[in-house]
Amino acid sequence: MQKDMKKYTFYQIYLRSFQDTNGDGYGDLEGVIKRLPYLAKLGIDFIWLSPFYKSHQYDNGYDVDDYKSIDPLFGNFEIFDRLVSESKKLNIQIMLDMVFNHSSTHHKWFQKALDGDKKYQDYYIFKDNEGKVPTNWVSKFGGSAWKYVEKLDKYYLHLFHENQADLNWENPEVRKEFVDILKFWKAKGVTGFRFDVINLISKPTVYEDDFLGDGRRFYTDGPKVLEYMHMLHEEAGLDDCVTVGELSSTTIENSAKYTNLNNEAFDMGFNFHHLKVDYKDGNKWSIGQMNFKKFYELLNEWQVGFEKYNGWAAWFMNNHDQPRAISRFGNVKDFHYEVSTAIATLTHGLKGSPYIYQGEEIGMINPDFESIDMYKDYESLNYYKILIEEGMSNEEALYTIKQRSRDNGRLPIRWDDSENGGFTEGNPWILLNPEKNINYNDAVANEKSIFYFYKDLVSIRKSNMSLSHGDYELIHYDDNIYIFNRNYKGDKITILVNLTEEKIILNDDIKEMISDGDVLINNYNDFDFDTVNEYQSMIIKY
Ligand code: TEU
Ligand code: CA
Repeated sequence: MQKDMKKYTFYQIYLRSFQDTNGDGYGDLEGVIKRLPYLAKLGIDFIWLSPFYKSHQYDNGYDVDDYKSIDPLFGNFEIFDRLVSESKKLNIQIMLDMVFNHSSTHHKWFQKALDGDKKYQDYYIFKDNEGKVPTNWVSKFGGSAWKYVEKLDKYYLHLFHENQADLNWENPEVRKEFVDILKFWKAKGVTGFRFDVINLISKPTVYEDDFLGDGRRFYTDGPKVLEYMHMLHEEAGLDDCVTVGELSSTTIENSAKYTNLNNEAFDMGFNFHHLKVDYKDGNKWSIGQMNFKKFYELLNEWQVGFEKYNGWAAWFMNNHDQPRAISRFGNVKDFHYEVSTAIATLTHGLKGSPYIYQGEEIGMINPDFESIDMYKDYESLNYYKILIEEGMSNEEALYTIKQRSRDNGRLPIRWDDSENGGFTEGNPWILLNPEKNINYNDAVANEKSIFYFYKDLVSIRKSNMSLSHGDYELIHYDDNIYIFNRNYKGDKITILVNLTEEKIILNDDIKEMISDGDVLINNYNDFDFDTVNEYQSMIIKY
């Protein structure tokens, strides 16, 4: 683990939507170099870059054709080397996205498997055709998780898109390939790695139907996940890197086990339970009501659990797979600044490492797309069809996609208030949000903008060990507010957030507790230590 890991703030760049510099409508690596001064101004320490390797782009690059390559769509090794050296001058480190659970079916390994090469067939999960699909498991993108290959008379497993074939991690050759890939990128100056759905890599020995669910209970948090994570850490020499695992549908115990520093596996993990509170009956495609008491209860449960099991979380409210949190959780129409800054205060106040997803620091919101033709994400387009097949009207299905689509978080950044926001001189690969007033130039020009609140949050966290290293102590949560302390060697900091559109009068005990504190940051001009305004958030130091 890097010695300062707990002090770092991370910034996620969804490359294809960040900054285009050659007019093809896709963001590129040169565009990141161009915007480095902006990122340095924000004060972040790491940029996590989404996959830019050779890919046919069925899943926007998470279908990797060659792990040691750069797709010409995004640039080349000369540009990448310059990005590393320019970032280093600004004390910004580079974290890459390692998609190790599956490769593209265009990868040479899979192509050799299709040609009948037994060595490479054992790189994947092939099952002989015994007259039916091997199991009834459902792909995360809808449909069966198995694809039949006629010329082999076999099925192969794909938990995601059919062009993303799951790899067989039981095979030592596969494990060796990925150690080698990590060493390759480390040698190019990369000091951080995000591991895509890494807790799905340990598959069961017996493949059986799931009559209780979609099959995920058989392949999630498998028996060898920790062993494989530890092996990568040791054999690729990741101790001087920062590593974060994307942990799909995991548990507190497992997540803490993977990120317990004594296990020398990963430094931290992304968990998603807090971003499923508005799923009705846990179903992403069934729109439920947001329940902040449940939201706070979950966050508290994970904070207490990580203290107990000595794990370390990566905290985020947005990423390239999520709708914009402020559109999802608050009244952005009337309280755009307050909702954005309240959610940010919570994210940066929790015990763990904060991640800023591109655009959240200027308050980007979900688009109001009126037609399914405006969406690009395979998962969204496939589920639109599935929801209609299951009986929804076109309008209901579109409404559901509008709430849930991953494209909500994938719209290009507006750098200025021009037609294409200074994102591209060409035709953007996906429409920009028509909201021209939400752009970086206007944000940086306004000292009371969301941008400067984020900049202050990053700086406050860096200068207060209570926030970066302190423990977690719950004070109170209810339907509206959530209050917790962060304590470190006698220093105490209180985080107080109201994520609702109600004014809240604090009870006497809380007033008593906080009244002698100094307000370090507040998304309103003042605070009377009695009434908490709509979406008001504060960090108080004693
Ligand atoms: O995401 C996996 C993941 O958990 C989400 O994609 C989720 O499963 C999906 O939205 C269904 O609800 C990672 C990447 O972040 C994502 O972009 C990729 O599509 C996916 O893995 C496959 O590589
Ligand atoms: Ca480009």
